[in-house]
Amino acid sequence: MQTERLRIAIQKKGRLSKECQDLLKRCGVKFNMMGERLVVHSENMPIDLLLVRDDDIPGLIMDGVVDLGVIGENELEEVGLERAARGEPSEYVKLRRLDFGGCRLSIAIDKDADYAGPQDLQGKRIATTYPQLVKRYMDEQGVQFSTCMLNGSVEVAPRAGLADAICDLVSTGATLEANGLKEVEVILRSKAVLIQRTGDFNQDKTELIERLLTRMQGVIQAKE
Ligand code: PRT
Ligand code: ZN
Repeated sequence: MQTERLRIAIQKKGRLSKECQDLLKRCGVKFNMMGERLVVHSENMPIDLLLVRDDDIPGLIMDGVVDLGVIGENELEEVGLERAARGEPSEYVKLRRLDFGGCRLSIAIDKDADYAGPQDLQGKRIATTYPQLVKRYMDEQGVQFSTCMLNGSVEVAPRAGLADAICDLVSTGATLEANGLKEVEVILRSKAVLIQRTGDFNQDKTELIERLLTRMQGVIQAKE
């Protein structure tokens, strides 16, 4: 269902939402975030913002429900792998990497444990919210493991006796330290990215996307 207005999915609430809204505003998109609305119409451009959980953004793009989205590469790649494994559409176009949302997806173990390399994870149970990315990495390393899927509190899993190691997002490292863990492998370096659905776009939308990208380039360069 092609809409006249360009639909952009962004995170409603969380680590990406403020910077995402700021970026759009600096690109000249005027809108008023009010209340608990799912869709916010721009006042000066044919753009609708869809405010959702970040987990939903890759699927909305891959199913062609929205035109553009801003999402962390960690989430984008995890959902892409998961959908591909289920035989669902997992295509998208990466328009540009953004200058926020930086973090790394890392494996961490007890800070006092010995560690010489990935083979030390052989047969271990790894708690994570990113089972596909962990599997891709461990398969590349040729190391057998099992998972403990958790959508939160991943960092307490080893202490709680649920897992031997974790694989979670890290930015400062404070969370790992507070939980007596040390980072031993970085399996992905991630930033927020602007993505586009595949398929055709009418002339007006194509021009609007080009205009947004040009402005974004200017906004990001000005900050550097
Ligand atoms: O509600 P919704 O589903 O939309 O949000 P969410 O809770 O799933 O995501 P949110 O808002 O926490 O994160 C959104 C995105 O921000 C992530 O997918 C990453 O791309 C990016 N990002 C950047 C991070 C971090 N840095 C980060 N540090 N996401 C999470 N963390 C967490 C991490 O999971 C750990 O618990 O922060 C803790 C570690 O931080 P340090 O500084 O102690 O190392
Ligand atoms: Zn989420």
